[in-house]
Amino acid sequence: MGLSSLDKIIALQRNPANIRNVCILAHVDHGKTTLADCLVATNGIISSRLAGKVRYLDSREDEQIRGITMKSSAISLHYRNGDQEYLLNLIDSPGHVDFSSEVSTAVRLCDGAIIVLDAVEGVCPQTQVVLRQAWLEDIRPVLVINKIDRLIMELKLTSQEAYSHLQKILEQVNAVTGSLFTSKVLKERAEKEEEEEKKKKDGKTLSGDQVYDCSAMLEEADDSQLYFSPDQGNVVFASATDGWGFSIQQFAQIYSQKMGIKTEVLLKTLWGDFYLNAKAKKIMKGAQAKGKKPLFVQLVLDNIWSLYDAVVTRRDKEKVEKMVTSLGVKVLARDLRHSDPKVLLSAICSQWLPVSQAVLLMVCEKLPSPLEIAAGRVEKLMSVGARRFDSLPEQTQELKRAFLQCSSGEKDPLIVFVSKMFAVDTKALPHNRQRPLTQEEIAQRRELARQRHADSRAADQKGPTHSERTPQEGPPARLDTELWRKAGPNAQKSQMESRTLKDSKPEEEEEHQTFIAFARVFSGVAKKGQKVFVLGPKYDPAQALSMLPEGVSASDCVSEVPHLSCCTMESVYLLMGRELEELEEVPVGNVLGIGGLEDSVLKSATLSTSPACPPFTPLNFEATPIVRVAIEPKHPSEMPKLVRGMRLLNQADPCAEVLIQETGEHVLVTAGEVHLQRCLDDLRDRFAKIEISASKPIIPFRETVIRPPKVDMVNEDLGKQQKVAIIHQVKEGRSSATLHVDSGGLVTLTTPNRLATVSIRAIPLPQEVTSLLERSAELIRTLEQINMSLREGKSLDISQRTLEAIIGLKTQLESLLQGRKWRNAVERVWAFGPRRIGPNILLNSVEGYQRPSVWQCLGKAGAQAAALRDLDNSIVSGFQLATLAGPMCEEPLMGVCFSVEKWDIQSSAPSRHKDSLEEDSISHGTLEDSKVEGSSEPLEEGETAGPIQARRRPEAASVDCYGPVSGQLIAAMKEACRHAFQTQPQRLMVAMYTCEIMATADVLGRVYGVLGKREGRVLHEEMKEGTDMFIIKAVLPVAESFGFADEFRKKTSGLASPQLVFSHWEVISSDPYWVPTTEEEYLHFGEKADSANQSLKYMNAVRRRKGLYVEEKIVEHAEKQRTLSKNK
Ligand SMILES: Nc1nc2c(ncn2[C@@H]2O[C@H](COP(=O)(O)OP(=O)(O)OP(=O)(O)O)[C@@H](O)[C@H]2O)c(=O)[nH]1
Ligand SMILES: [Mg+2]
Repeated sequence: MGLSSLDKIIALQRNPANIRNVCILAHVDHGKTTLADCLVATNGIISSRLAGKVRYLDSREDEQIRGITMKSSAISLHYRNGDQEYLLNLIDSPGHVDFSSEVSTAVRLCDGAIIVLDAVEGVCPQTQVVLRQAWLEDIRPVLVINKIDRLIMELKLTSQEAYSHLQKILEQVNAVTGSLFTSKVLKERAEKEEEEEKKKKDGKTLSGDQVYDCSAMLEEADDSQLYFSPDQGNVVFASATDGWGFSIQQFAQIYSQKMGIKTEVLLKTLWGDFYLNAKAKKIMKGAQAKGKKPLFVQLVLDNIWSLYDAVVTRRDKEKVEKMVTSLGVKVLARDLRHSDPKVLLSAICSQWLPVSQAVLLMVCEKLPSPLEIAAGRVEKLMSVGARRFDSLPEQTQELKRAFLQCSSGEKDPLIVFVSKMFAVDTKALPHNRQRPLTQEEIAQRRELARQRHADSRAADQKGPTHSERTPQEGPPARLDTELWRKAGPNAQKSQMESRTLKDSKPEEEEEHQTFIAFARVFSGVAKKGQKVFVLGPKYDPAQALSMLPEGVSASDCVSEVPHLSCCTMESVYLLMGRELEELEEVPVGNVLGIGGLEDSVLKSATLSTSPACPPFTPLNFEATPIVRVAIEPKHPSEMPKLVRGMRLLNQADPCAEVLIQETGEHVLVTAGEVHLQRCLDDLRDRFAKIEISASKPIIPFRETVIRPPKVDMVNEDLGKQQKVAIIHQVKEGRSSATLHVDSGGLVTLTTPNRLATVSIRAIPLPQEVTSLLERSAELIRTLEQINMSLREGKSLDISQRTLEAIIGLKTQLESLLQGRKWRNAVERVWAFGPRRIGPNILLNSVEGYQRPSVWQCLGKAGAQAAALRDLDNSIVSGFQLATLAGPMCEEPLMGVCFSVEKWDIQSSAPSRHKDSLEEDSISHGTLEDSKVEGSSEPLEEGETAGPIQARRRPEAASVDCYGPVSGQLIAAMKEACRHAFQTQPQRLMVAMYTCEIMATADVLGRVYGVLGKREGRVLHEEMKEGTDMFIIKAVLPVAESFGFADEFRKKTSGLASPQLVFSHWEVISSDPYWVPTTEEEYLHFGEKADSANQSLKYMNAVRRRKGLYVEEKIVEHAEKQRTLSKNK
């Protein structure tokens, strides 16, 4: 990067009014990186002839090979519009669904977004996702409809048809925005009502006629800025590969001069149902009704269509020359002669209607600067979880002013948000890069070389020496330092520093990668070498302010405050795509890179110089990591390298998760196949630098029970057989002195010391309840946190919205759990599990035990009065363990309700503890922690009992030899749940992907073929208007999805690959424990009965992987087997 442009950018960074932080968002392959190329070319970073071909921001090799972007990367550009100069911090994001977490990291740092749409494909699933993400972060979007050339060259539409096509696309996008807007207005309305309600309660009077009408609210709300419309100036039509693009403004200016019509009039009429009345020389309304060409077609599209026709289709030289002169552009002779007409086309277009100008102008005029950050967004960023902004400490609330004013004074606190950490080659860092030598240095070097040459000649004459240097070795150290001394004190210092750095650390693998934080300054100035606080996600400013002395700074040691640490920003960088430029400081409102945080920040963080700053709300991630693989090094001795590599990978990727399973396997969890591939490549080539082998993807399953089915495997009525099945499932040998199973499925288990007995029944939850619980996992987590605080006696200021949401969840559950079986069930919910938030319910049906339910925070009278019984927590823990790993193949349970019908503890039990409350909270904390670390639950549970056992032992040991009662009760509860589960018809659940596939009619058959083979199901199919494309929406099991995209591409010769998104869990209808009982069934399925049993296959595969016992029949009578298979 040239020094002059660097200086310019540094100067521009100080003027927030002229900064635009913008990201480019779109569905995969809609042309984001190509468009970014065009913008980058305006700064001379790449040649404009190559713009659109190099894809400069796709700096990874695999990005170039695969042709898709895999990470978001930023570049700072300078743009001059008249006398105004702007700084554009542009972030290109990936469109592939596997990398949607990268989009979240980009959106957080921006104030505006360029949404790119493919003119042929229109609004695609990922377009909706990114629009929603932009909306959730409160950033303003503008639209670029790209690839218009495809309408001309591929679809061969006429200009009139193209106009209606474009209109439809705009309608589609606006429909998405509209629905987002409506939901927001409705939410705001609800909040307003709530506030009024509260005021009413507080006794403040209200004016009588305050009735909120939803439609009136919608009308009142200002949506003028909201929709995309060319006459608003927030839409650009473009073809990024051909280098052209325009907004209506440009054509309005051209024609106002030509036709003498006012620009404002043209701006309003160029898009829409207007036409030019040639006789009256007037613009009139009603083009469609009168069958006239709309202005947009006549004045805009027709020109472009005829240019394509002359240059590309007919290659009419004369006409081209005429056009070139009338447009007033200059074309090189070699472009005119070029065999590829596209070269000539882009040469003309990029001068006539340069896409970069249109887009940059729109961005600068329509997108907000950092100064215009909305107060609502600031409050949202600053209020984590259930907290209300106005419940934050006063000092914290004052920070809002710093945000809004973008203050960068000496006294203003620094606030920086790091949205991800990315790894760069240490060699590529600016201070390690070779800088170009100045003239003076070159002369100096020449002189040194000459001297050295003379020396060696002199030595030669004296006799042969053994210390001769080859030219590559460079000058001897003495001369080297001399040179540096002459080059100036700073250079010498940095040289020394880099030396000591190199000397102190041995050359290790790790050193090849340095982590840089991808961040933005929201207030103050980020200076190189500055010390800052790193605020963890659970950091509480109120608590910290009460603990810390006033005026504390990050350079003081503050180790005692929880979730707060200090670090030094060793360097700050300007992000320039593939390169970094080191800076001294970066003022407010800019996107930047920060070095030296790798030990303090894992993936994202909030940095501040003020302890009053709260941590920002976590990023909204859309993708759920679901594909797991176990990884091991090729050579076992390289395990430490692998572990270190995986740690680095975890830090470098916002979405990947790395964990060590109970079995000791190192597991990598990724969002999808492409993401997995990238992670493995990174691990192999960058982070671990060893040969690794990855297992086949470990597919997650869930275990559940269902209501007794009516038909069996061969679709025959079950009738009485069902009882037989149950008896089969409760295998012999299970009943013992302590276990009793009745015919209704009630399991009664006594602890080994015979002091406690529990009776449990497993009941399948209705499917709607299961999915409701799944969806509400976050809310249940909040509920649990609130309950925990209540139990600890703390009071929490819960926002009204959270309370409403909890009440909403409860009411929904009540309406779904109807019938005699579920009478009063919601009030009796004891816990959710596994991990206290899962989709299984523990129900309290113990007679005479009134314990507070999970809804106690709603403060229903009566519930508060009841106290917990001793060892209440052991029951919950046993339930958590049972739901974490089921009896089928040790996978988590889902959709099962365990009802505790009896729970007796004999009075001689030595555990009359008054501290059950305390016990409860301790164990809870451990559960929470263990979830974060992703390590084994059972182990943690065992440890939990530790301190409590220790206290109990003296009295307990004398009474029984089985150990503490709480431990026994946990084990008994777990076992009882497992047995109760087994008395019901058990089923496996598989994770399902949805995918949307676009296919032309001729490959439709093959699409169905591939889907069918992989157990996919087509949900619906429709034809895309105006094209011959079909859109097929299908679901398929994750277990069958590997290689799907590849097979698909092969079979349909290069169709856009389908994107798989996790959608839901589905029960497999076949019973894994089914065995043939009649002659016909035996003939039909064979003795093993595994030929058609999908769930048995899945179950055995999981059991085998986990090293569990697999009941298999190896070939016993070879003869017979052969006959059977022949008959089939
Ligand atoms: N015909 C045509 N093709 C284009 C245009 N713009 C981009 N493309 C092509 O579309 C393909 C995808 O372009 P990219 O810029 O990589 O798309 P992207 O949106 O960055 O893709 P991801 O980052 O993977 O989501 C490339 O083959 C481009 O050449 C255009 O205006 N017209
Ligand atoms: Mg891209």
